[in-house]
Amino acid sequence: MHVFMAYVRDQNFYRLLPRKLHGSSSDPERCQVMAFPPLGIQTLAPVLHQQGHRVRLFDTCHPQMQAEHIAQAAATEQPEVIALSCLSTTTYPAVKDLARRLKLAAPNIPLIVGGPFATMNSDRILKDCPDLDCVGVGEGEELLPDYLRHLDDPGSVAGLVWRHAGGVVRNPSRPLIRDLNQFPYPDRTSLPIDYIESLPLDVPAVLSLNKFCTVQTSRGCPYACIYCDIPALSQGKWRYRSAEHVLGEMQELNDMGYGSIYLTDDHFLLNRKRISEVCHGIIERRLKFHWGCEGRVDAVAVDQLPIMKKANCNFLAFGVEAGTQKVLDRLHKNQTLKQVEDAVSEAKRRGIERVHGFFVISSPGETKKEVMASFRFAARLKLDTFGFNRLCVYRGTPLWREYVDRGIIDDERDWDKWFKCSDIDPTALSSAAVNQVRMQGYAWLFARRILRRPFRTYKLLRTFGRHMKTFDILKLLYSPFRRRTLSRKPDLPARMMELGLKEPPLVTAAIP
Ligand code: B12
Ligand code: SF4
Repeated sequence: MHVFMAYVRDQNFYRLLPRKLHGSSSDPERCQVMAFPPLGIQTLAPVLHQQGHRVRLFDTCHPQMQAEHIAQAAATEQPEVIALSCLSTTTYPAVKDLARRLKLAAPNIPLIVGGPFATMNSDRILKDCPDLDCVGVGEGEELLPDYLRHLDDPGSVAGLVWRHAGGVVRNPSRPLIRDLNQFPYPDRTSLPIDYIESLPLDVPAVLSLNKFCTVQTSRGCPYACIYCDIPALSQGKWRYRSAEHVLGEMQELNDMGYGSIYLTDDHFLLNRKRISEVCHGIIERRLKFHWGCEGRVDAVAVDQLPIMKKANCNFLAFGVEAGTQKVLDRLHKNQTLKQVEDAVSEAKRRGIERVHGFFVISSPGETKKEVMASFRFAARLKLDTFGFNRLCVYRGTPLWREYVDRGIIDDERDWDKWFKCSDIDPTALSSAAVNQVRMQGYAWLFARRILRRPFRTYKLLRTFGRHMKTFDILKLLYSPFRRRTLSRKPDLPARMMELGLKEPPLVTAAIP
């Protein structure tokens, strides 16, 4: 069967590499993009190949793979099925637009959509978007081939949500895949795109021009932070590929010349034995790439940092989230400030080159003083880089459920939206207050950094300076002090719109 697979991008999370930084690639069809590769479709394509299907991949970050181009290709090539991949709420409008164009160009080709957002919202998507024929819920490795085998009997495909007799039918769900070692390695050669290791910011922040890709060595996370969709997506389970299987893929990437790898695991640092095996394997095989990952600060794997460093791990990101125990507890983060301090110090002591801290601000109940405490905490930590984003709420998370219960979000009408807590929650700081305190916090944090760790700061700026103009570095440093212009803005909940509110009322109760 001939199958199209398209990954639909959020425009805020990729940039074409500026011309002046281009390598010697002579192929005019190839483009260089500052972004993470579309690992979902790269993972599924070889599984379909293995079963005899012919697959064409599209990634909408490529200037010649925009919705109109994909629709044109569908009309010309008439694939038997088109599969769309929808990672987050923020890409759903673009998925609908693509589906519309595809149906107009090639009305008889079945359109299936999958990915985390589609998984969390399957029935609603089908009710909302008449151009999509079905949704594949959860992992696609077994579901998609099964669907292709049973195009004329969709009722037999576990995990499929589809249209029948004017309604939407939800088939029995498909269990999580038990053996993640059984599949071929992702296809990283079919797309005519070089992905560049970078920070997804509005200033082009290139980290290296090494050949870059992502790898997923495990799936899921057993924790239950209130703002996170992973526990729902992974049913609270953590599953992993064996060290041997991971090392096989890493060897292949090394032989293909990849110099930089990012592990997109939800929590890579969970199992110390496995980390040790992977790292020893990298060292024994003399694999040359450097790599990065993210995880929790829990002490459990912190003792693996020396071997990680030896195995060329040069980037480690921790979900720090807040500098007060009160907010950490409100977010059900299940970690202490002491654990954060220990993990960050240990990572630096063991020589991890860049340790990053993810922080969120304007959590429910958080005061200005507590936001400033987060900035102060960040200054105390030995972090190299940090990011302070406003807490947002997505459907499928415990926080979404809480807002529905508190009458702030209307699940029926708001399901396809995402919100900044500061825009909707009366117990969170208002947008204006967040902007003000964030600027103060950044100014304070930058000043402290430059005064207290001038050499480290200089070294970091030099890393950026390898591929960025001084003007761009200055712009990057200035960026926290101006409001970032996103091409998509969160909506307001239907209820607030009805009441004509732009900001939540300043009361401790919910919106009436
Ligand atoms: C890496 C990552 C990123 C990367 C981008 C990745 C990329 N390629 O562009 C970065 C850092 C840029 C990022 C940004 C954001 N992310 Co993000 N990200 C992830 C993360 C951690 C891993 C994704 C991944 O690599 N998975 C590995 C591949 C193999 O899995 P997959 O794509 O899901 O594909 C599998 C299945 O979904 C399925 N499948 C996929 N496509 C299809 C298609 C069909 C037809 C079928 C049947 C099946 C199918 O089969 C695949 C194999 O099993 C996920 C968490 C997660 N575990 O999903 C969050 C996650 C997807 N991100 C999330 C969010 C919110 C965002 C942001 C909106 C955050 C922000 N700051 O604004 C942005 C915007 C994202 C975007 N659309 O570009 C949320 C989404 C929640 C939601 N309801 O929207 C998640 C779930 C994290 C969370 N904690 O809740 N993200
Ligand atoms: S935020 Fe991290 S630790 Fe918390 S549930 Fe999500 S993946 Fe797990």
